[in-house]
Amino acid sequence: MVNHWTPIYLKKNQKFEFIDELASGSIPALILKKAFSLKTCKKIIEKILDFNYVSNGPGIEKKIGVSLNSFINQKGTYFEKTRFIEKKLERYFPYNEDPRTLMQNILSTVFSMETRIAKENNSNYSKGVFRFHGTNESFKIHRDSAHYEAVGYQVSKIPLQFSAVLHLQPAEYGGELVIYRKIWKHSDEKYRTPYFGYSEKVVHDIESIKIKPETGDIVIINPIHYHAISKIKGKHYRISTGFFFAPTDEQTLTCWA
Ligand SMILES: O=C(O)CCC(=O)C(=O)O
Repeated sequence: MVNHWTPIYLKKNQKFEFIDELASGSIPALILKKAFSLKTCKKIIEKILDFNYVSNGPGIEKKIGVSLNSFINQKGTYFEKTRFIEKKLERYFPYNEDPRTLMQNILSTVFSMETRIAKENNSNYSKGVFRFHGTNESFKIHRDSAHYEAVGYQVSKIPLQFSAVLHLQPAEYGGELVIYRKIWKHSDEKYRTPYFGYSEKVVHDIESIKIKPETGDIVIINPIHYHAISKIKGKHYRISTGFFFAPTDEQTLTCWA
């Protein structure tokens, strides 16, 4: 029998028994369809495009918000920059308008668990990153694992991690999320490329699926699977926001970026 590897689609208020299928890789993704309305996404984009504190990071030319990946060996700087940016973002998005907070609330409902931001020595981790992928950009094959990469941070003690991405504006063409049916293993490090990501060889002959994001969808994956974003084409940015999360006890999902 062919074992089809396809996402599970849910409505945003639908409950989902936590996440064995994603953890084991028996499904590639969980997609919460239309979790945000078109109108809300448009409002968020207008605000975030007006935000002055833009940076770049591994594999991406334009982003807002702090991600651990950029500060693997600079823990003090990571928390300092997070404090600075999150304060600015709070002014833009009063508490119940920050899409990252709203996403946390949705995850809380779907998985019937509390969500909270990871903390270390009284400092909050980053709540999430807004990403802008411009035309002709792609996002190389990579995998995310704080457990392996972020040694020295408390979140590296969590063995499992999921990624939640809200699609605020899809690319006009392209910009699909490609997920490979392969989990990173240590011996793959020989395929690692300088600065960011892995050579195509790491997924040679590996089954994959493509997810074409639609505005308002939240796509949840287990990012230890290799994944990439195909080339963005057309007039506007592909804009998304997201963070990582993981169960840290029976009732709690801890979030960070
Ligand atoms: O924006 C997406 O579809 C996925 C982003 C991604 O590659 C990641 O979060 O690691």
